[in-house]
Amino acid sequence: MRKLTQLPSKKSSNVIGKVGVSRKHESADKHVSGKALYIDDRPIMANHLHGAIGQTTIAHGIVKSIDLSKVKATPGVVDVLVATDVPGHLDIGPVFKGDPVLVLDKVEFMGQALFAVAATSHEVAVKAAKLAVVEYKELEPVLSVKDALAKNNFVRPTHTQSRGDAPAAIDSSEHVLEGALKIGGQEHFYLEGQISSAEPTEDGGMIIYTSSQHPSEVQILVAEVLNIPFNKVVVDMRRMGGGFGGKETQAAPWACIAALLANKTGRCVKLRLNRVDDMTLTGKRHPFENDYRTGFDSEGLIKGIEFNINGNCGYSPDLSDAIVDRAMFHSDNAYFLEHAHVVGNRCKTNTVSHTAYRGFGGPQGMISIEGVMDDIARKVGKDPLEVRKLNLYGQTDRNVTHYGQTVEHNILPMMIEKLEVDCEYQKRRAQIAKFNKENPFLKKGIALTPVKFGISFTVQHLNQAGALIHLYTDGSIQLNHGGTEMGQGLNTKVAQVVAQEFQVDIDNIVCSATRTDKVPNTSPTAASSGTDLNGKAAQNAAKKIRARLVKFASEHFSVRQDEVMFLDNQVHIGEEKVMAFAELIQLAYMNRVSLSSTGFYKTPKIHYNRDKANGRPFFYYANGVSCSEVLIDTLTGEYKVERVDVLHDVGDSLNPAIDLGQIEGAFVQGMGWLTTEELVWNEKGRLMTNGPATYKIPAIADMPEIFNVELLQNEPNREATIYNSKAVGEPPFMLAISVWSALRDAVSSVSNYRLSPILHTPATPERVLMAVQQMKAQ
Ligand code: MTE
Ligand code: QUE
Ligand code: MOS
Repeated sequence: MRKLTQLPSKKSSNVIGKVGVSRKHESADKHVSGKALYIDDRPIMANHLHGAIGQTTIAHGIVKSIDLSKVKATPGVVDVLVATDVPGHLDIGPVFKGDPVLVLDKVEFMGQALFAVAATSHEVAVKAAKLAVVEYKELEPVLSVKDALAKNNFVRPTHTQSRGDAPAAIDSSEHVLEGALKIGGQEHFYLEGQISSAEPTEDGGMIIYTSSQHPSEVQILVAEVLNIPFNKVVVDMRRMGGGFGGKETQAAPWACIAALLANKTGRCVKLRLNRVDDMTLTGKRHPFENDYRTGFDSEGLIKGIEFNINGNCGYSPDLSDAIVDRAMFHSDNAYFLEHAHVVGNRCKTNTVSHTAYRGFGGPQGMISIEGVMDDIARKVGKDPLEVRKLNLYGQTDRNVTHYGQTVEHNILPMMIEKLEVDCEYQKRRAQIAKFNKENPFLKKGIALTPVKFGISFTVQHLNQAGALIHLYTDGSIQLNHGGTEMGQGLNTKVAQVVAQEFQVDIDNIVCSATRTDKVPNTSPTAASSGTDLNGKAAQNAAKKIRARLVKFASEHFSVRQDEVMFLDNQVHIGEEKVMAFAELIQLAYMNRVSLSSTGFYKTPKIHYNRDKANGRPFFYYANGVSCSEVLIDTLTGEYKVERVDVLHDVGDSLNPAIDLGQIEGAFVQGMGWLTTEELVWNEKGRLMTNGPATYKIPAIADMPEIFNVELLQNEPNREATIYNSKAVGEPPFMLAISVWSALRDAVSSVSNYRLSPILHTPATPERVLMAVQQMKAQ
């Protein structure tokens, strides 16, 4: 093993005050008391209508005829909308074409929106939407990655990232291994389903209330389907009841259909998908089927590796190009791959179009290389942790990724050593070995896995944000920024930043709804970048106002500018004078000082040439390590996650309470993905797991019995992010890979750790049992 050096830890740069301290979520009280308003809680206009979607009943084919007479004749139905009624664009593909807002003739998945109904109640609309009589010419659906690959059925061209000569390096290695892994998708299961409400305004405009992570995109697409300029559409988004990536592009169709119905009827229209329809009609995490071939030495050091990363994209491109790219960017995870050849296929199947989900392809890339680490360890007869350590990126050499980005300030080796000691890995490994010798049926497993996750949108132009701050004459502050609140605490963190700038209490700040007429041309709140981008933009706006206030006070009171200080809701001016913050604002107003400002931020340093697959796509990396211990029953395949220890790097935390919540939540969501959450489509392409009875998300009883989560201390982000913090939303999701690896460890014990079991995900009890059988058979 190479020697790992403890890095010198720079003293934390955190300012004591409004940032860096735990504050409860801005809406916490309202969340738990039911007073937080969601779109479905908004007051209804007197003549408000309710929309519902008429769905296709085949997965692939051509519509020959539609008879809507029974739909229209249903009492309470006011209007029906079909593709030919759309005044503007029919295609609402967010990046690339391919998503018709309503089917014109070609059906590409079961459930796809064929028409829409507006009625006087939600119930009537939903019932009526089922009464259409449709004739189809059915075509054979493509439903698997294997089938799509065989037919060269892709939504986007194949892309490759490559360095060195992987085939030669593999062929000249002491050992060569091959393997394949099927990785399941995941339903977002946000508590609040997809919903939009459209209100016609004068001059043919529209105001849209939508549960969306991407209000600016909803604005554009609504304008395009209505064939009106963007400035006639306003999109308003106060909060989502969870998004997790599922409301990045997938909110737009329902907003567009609500707007089309509102435009056609001249009335307000609300469109809410019930749970079954939401699960049937909206994209999920991409299932992947990845395979690899690697060569390594007898210590387990990788010499060369080839990966085929095959994403099941569903019927259209959506965000799949960027998602499969991110899977490829993370096929190294924390390991130096000197000779690597990574091929990414975007497979087209006749299912719903898969989309962003926490990690955005990263988890599917990362789990593959973690599986390789386990496989290599079994082959060379080492503890997988030793093989992981051996292959880690170095500090000054072996520190450039296969896409050319240097891994700077690599703290992962140090974090692994710290967690290994803190959670007593070696002692427990020995205890587990003993336990497994003594128990014929119950087996334990343990795994410690790292996460290195690249922060930034890999599409450069998205790495920008805007903000708008108003100060009113009572000293209260209204804050608006381009990000959206989905429970992650973004508004709280951005408010903390502004409170820090003015040194006022956070209660003095109201974070208003995200609106396209306040901050324009925003990026989706995604890629974990919400606070990084919008925090900086809001800080920029606050600094501008503050500079004006300082200049004014210095002139007004004849003091130097550096004698004006904001502290504890007060302003100190020179040695003698102290006034309340509100008093200074009132005075500034009377002296005609502008008390409002926009702010802007763009991420520095990033560049990437996709044709060469080389550059620095990420501003920095967020790191984490987790150790999971599981207990399996080899007779039934049932298991328990007995203990989890996490050490996670958020730089200097802006709000430790919120960050811990994000880490715990992400871990459990990741565990659900890898253990119990199974999506099943039947041979006709019908989603069979379309409700909580058939699709199992983690519940309180599934929580690890021991769950220790620690924030890494005294490691500020070395890049100049907002108060040297790091993004936290997605990276800890991938910490759950240690649960899967621990399950494989427990199963492998049946072969006395000679064999590495095939364990596709989700690793349900059935799959664990099959893996045990496979060990016994060999
Ligand atoms: N946390 C909650 N409570 N609800 C969510 O929907 N979405 C996750 C993560 N944490 C989510 C969440 C995803 S997918 C992302 S990209 C980030 O939050 C987005 O927010 P941020 O960039 O402000 O962290
Ligand atoms: C991570 C992400 C996103 C991403 C790239 C990432 C994301 C997203 C897009 C995207 C790509 C191209 C577009 C566009 C958006 O890229 O969420 O509008 O034209 O939407 O690395 O989370
Ligand atoms: Mo998160 S998947 O980037 O919305």
